[in-house]
Amino acid sequence: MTDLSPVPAFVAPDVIRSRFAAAMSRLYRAEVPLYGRLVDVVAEVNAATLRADAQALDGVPLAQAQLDVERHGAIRVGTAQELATLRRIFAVMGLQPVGYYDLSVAGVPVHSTAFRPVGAAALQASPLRLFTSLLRLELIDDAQTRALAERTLARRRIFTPEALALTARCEQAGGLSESDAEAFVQAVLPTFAWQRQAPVTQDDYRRLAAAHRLVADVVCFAGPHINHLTPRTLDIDAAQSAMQAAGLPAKAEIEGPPRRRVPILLRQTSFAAVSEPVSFAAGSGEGTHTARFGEIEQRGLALTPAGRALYDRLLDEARARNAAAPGATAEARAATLAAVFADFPDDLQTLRQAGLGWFRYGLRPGVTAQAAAVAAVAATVTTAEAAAAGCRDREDAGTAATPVDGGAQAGSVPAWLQALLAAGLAEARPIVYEDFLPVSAAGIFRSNLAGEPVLQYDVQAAQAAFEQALGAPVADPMALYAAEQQDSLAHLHAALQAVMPDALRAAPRGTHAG
Ligand code: OOG
Ligand code: NI
Repeated sequence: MTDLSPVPAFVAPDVIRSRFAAAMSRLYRAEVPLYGRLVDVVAEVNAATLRADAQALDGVPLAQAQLDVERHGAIRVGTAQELATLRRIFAVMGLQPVGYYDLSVAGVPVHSTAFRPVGAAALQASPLRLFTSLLRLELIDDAQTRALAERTLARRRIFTPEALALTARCEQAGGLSESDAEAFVQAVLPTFAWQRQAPVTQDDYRRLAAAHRLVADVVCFAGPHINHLTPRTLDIDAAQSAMQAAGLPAKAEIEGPPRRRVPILLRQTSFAAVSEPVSFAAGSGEGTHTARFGEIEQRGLALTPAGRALYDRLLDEARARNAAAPGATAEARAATLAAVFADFPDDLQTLRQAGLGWFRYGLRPGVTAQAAAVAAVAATVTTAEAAAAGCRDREDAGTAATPVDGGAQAGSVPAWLQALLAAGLAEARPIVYEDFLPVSAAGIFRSNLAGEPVLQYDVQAAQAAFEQALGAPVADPMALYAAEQQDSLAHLHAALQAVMPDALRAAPRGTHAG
């Protein structure tokens, strides 16, 4: 009104995201009641796990454990324009594209990124991320079917005018006011809702589904309905049994690594997609479409490139062994997986020293920077001889297990930190994997594509084309984990230097890869 009116306060993107996540959760429970039952089953298992094991949260307070909010969901879009607009909309709620996933290697004609919060604070504020796939029309062989898909996609508008207007306002002003943020969440939600009225005839649906069920799922609807949401479970094996006991159509096997003392990466399971009614265009009939499911996940240590290479190799080996025994029960297959993974170290110290996982370093609670600095200085002096022998930056130099080349690098820490860890003054806490394993967990895709042939695409990963469609590069997940570990080291070093500026002048060493 007057030019003295205060600048409106903006709502933090993390807050907008947490409201969006809550709205999305309500929407999906209403649309897929079986998902609501899954959420209830998981909540019971989580409560029972916590009753039986007070350490199940690794010391994280329950209020911060995010057991009652979803960690991810997934959507699929059809055009570059849709993907690029999603990027802008998701940016309003603090989601950034991280990682490139080429799913054509799993026989699925899409490639993807994960829009996710970056950084511990943002993940803590609201962990929801959206795995987002773009259909690769060029992988549809038949020219007429491809043209049908293109025409159909070109006609649709998946965003509400209000969502577009509020996104543009946020970009211009640098944020959204309270009332705009509220309106934004309401305006964005319909894009992800199920829309029974299909814009295509039943014949066209059949033609597109014949190219690939996923093609029909993307092309034949008025919008990119959310296809699953995924809460966190503290014990995925117990949750899987509870799903089966509750009569949910759970998958037979948990995807990802086997059960271990130290969880790594991501384990997931889901229930089979439900059939939902569809009304086809021009009175061409009623039908059903089966795409939407419920999933649960348990996350563990983020692996370095060396750790991931070992993981991929062992998973391949377990798959090959299981493929050679086609009649094996789910239990037998799980036992094979566990046996093969015996080669993957399963204690934190070995994982760290062998450079297989990423860690955040800090002082143990109660340890002062002063006490740590004194110990660090003493250690730096006493390791001078070792340094002269050329192994100053290596923990357990010469003896550390290095199952995969390059492993030792990510696990190497400077001598002063090595001494603090050995003395119990500093600690290394595992960094949790915050990304996805859709290709190594292709079973989730497959379980919802029963009867679909596994297509062999003769294509290269097309990250550059994906980023062009997105209108931005995707962040490299490994670089994010490496930076988090590196930042923790730099922070710790700075804290020690602040209390003993003369003794610890040098920059932290041995931190190139970790
Ligand atoms: C996405 C599948 C990827 C996961 O958990 O790996 C995913 C999709 O089915 O569209 O959500
Ligand atoms: Ni998922």
